[in-house]
Amino acid sequence: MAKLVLVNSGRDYEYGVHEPLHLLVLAAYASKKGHKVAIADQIAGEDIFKKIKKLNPDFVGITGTTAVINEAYEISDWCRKNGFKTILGGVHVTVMPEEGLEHADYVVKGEGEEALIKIIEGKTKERIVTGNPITDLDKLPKINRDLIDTKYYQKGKDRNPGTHLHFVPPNTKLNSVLFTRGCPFNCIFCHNSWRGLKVRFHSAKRMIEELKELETKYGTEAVFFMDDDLLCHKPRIVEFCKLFIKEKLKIVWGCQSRVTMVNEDLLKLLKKANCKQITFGLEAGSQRILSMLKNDATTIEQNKKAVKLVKDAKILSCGSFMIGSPGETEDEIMQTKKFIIENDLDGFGATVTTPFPGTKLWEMCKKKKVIPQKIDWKNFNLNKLTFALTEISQKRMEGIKKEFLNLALKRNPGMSPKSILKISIKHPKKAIIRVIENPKSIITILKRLTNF
Ligand code: B12
Repeated sequence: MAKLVLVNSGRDYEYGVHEPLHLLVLAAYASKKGHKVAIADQIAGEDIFKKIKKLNPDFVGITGTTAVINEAYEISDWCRKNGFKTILGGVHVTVMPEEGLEHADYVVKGEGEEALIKIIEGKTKERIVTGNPITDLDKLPKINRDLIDTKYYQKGKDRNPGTHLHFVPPNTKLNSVLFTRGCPFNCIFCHNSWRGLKVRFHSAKRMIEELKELETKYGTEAVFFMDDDLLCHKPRIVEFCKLFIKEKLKIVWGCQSRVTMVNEDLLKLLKKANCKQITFGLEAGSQRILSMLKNDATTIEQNKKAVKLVKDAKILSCGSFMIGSPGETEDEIMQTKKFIIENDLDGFGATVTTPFPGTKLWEMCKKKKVIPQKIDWKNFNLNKLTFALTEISQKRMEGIKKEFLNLALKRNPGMSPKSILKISIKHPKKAIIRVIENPKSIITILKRLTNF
């Protein structure tokens, strides 16, 4: 039996809106194989160094997306200096294993369950271990949320009233869930464009079991499905909704999907099963840019139709957009703004187009020779231009980003200072507790007020 600590790396508290589900899955898998596993959560504010020293594990497994990989490397370097063996895993090192190996004893590429066990049980001599994709997700053991501070994550919306979770007010106990691996589509900016993995799902029955446990054991009032496209397999989602209604679950929920997946009948059923928000990857208001980003798969007309269908079903109709895509002009970016206003979106987010390593977009940039020699991964946070993809200057881009933020403040329910104030007046005790527990939420609100 090995002792293992899994680390969620990153110091940006704004990332703390959703729990590290990938580490919970890995922890459940390793525990079932007889290993002793703990999670140290830097994003939730834990002193991970103290925890690692105290638990004195045989291995420290560290996760990181590109945006937080510097922190992951720092942790791994520290561990090795202090005599702990480290394993790095996650999307970033899957694409950049050699870079990861400069900081760790082992690197896991791809899905980590089996590879992790091979390493901690000493069954491999390789330092870069490629994981096999799990074929039957229901065979994975159930996750144990007691390994993390579930209450901290339930307050994610309180700390960040401006998240994409528009369907609930602050003060709602909100958790996240994920029941799909992969996505049938091939958007050029997404990790699915290089993973090339078959889409796999947990069964509707398993989904209901997890939601029931959240409701009864953790008092969860709302969940967001982190699945890339929850609605992409119609029979499963129909079965899920029917079971949800039969079991009389109370949780309200939101999800992400693709515009071609919804129709009136399905939306009626989703509404009955407490669906309150659907967010589509709408990406752009210009057909030229949309076609480039989504490989010609969707049209502006389809986007408009889906947004309206969801609104008509009395479900919040939201969208995520990308600005500053390769060759995009300011005029094209303004078409995105126009789309948001004309179609009266109930909430939206607009991030700066970021070419993550490995994606088709990254390859495009490589061909165009726009990737600089020296890259700082921390800039890959979707907030700023990582390197010039358009003729628009960094300074102008910041101005445009601000314009979109102001628009979001006006449109996103629950995000405007007015609605935060309204909720605080309605629940004064809760508001005071929230500020005492999360003084940083005041900064977020003040930032919003001054931006108006
Ligand atoms: C949930 C989620 C979030 C949550 C929580 C993220 C977290 N790290 O805990 C929130 C909303 C906070 C978030 C934020 C961000 N996210 Co996010 N997110 C996701 C999402 C939808 C699901 C992640 C997940 O649980 N997947 C399921 C698990 C099973 O897969 P997995 O994460 O790949 O983990 C497996 C392997 O990678 C490996 N593994 C992972 N870690 C480790 C560690 C060890 C030791 C081992 C052995 C193996 C291993 O084993 C796991 C099990 O098989 C993915 C898309 C997706 N569907 O995967 C994007 C995704 C991970 N996010 C992405 C991005 C860009 C971000 C942000 C930068 C965006 C932003 N500015 O807000 C931030 C970064 C925050 C952070 N902490 O890193 C990108 C990452 C691209 C990249 N190259 O890094 C993804 C891939 C989506 C995309 N656009 O392609 N995200």
